[in-house]
Amino acid sequence: MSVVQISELRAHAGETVTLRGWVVTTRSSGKIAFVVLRDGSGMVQGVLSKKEVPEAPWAEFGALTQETSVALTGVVREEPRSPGGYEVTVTGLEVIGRSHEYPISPKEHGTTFLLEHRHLWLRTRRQGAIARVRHEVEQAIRDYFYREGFTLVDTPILTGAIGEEAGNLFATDYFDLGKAYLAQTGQLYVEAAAAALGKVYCFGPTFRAEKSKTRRHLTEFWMVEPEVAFNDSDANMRLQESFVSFIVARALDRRKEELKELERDTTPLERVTAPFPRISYSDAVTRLNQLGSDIAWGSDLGGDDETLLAKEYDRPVFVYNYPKQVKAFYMKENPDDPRTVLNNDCLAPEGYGEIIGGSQREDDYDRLLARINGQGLDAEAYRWYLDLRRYGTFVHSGFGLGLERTVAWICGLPHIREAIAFPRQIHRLYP
Ligand code: NSS
Repeated sequence: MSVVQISELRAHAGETVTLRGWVVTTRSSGKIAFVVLRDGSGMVQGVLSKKEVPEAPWAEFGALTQETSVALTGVVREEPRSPGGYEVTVTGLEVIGRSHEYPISPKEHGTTFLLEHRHLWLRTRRQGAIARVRHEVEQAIRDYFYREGFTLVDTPILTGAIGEEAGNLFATDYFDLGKAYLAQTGQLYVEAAAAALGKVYCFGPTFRAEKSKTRRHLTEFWMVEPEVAFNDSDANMRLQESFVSFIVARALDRRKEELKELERDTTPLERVTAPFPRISYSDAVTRLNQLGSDIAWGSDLGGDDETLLAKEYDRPVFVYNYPKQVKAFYMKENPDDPRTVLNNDCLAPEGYGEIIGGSQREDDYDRLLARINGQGLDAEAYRWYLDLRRYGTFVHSGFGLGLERTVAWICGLPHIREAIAFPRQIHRLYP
């Protein structure tokens, strides 16, 4: 007798098979009983007829509770009325592990309760659908860069140089060498790798001690960061729109079932094709003021500003050339307006806000050193980074796309915390 997965039942119609999984629900009319089983690959209904099954499985059925793990043996039957198209007429039922008073019942639970039980919450259909969309997005990211000839370079998580800003660092003691920081970004390292390999990317967890409790912030999140030698800021935006369109199209193509499960209206996602509209930061401020925001030239766009501006467009929008004073030290000064830098954010529609931050990098040794010193950073820790400007400096650009923000947007989630299996937030380290 073969042990199969629920997703493979189609190939076993008429055969006797064994399935292993967890009980979702049971119901019984006294003579006929039903058990819905979930095994990660799908769900199927098992049917037991008191008349036809031996006594042991019938008795076992009576004791089944939600999330009991079982091995269920039976004959696979085509059943057009059931969701997967198949049913199993049960001939044997073996309990593997009992489940007493499973905390998550079919009734509604509050978010705090669910987050406290995240390890179990993952078993629901909705969370399964989100996990599979995330998986697809990660695979799409890797496939895109592989196809485009990028080399993957894994960058360190323990670092000696601050990657973004000192304000939200996690630091730890590092033997006799003082402080090590958990990487806020792999960018500085992929810049070095770009001079070796041309087109590179890193993709891994990044850390920020964000004091903000918003629906867009985690303290640990995954970021993919391509870096391309000889790309300027304009080419950088073209790469971003091609990349984002690819990911969204892939999710729409291969995760229809999951997006349906999430009740995601996919019409706005279908519009996500290159080119994306572009607006300069200065024009954005003017437009935002017309729309009622009190933002003044020189300050960063807040979450509400991003939402307001993105509403003006039917697909993601690039806002480019921000004021130097609100952006990181490594961004290249704009030769046409030195108050600004050659950077861009990419804002997702439907209130999801910034999913990408990118820029052309400062490639001039003296200017970069001045920015490092100007921000009170320890120039000694950046000696290697400055070397890239001493030995064959080059125009180069890159960006970082936040995986959880992207998944939250594609899935239409109200909060970023559902876009990762075990979210890390200012008030959450459990489970
Ligand atoms: O700070 S970024 O805007 N840019 C960088 O880190 C650059 N070093 C990237 C690069 O050019 N290689 O962050 C990039 C993206 C941002 O647009 C968000 O999508 C995401 O990373 N991000 C976050 N996601 C979740 N939680 C937090 N706290 C967070 N911070 C940034």
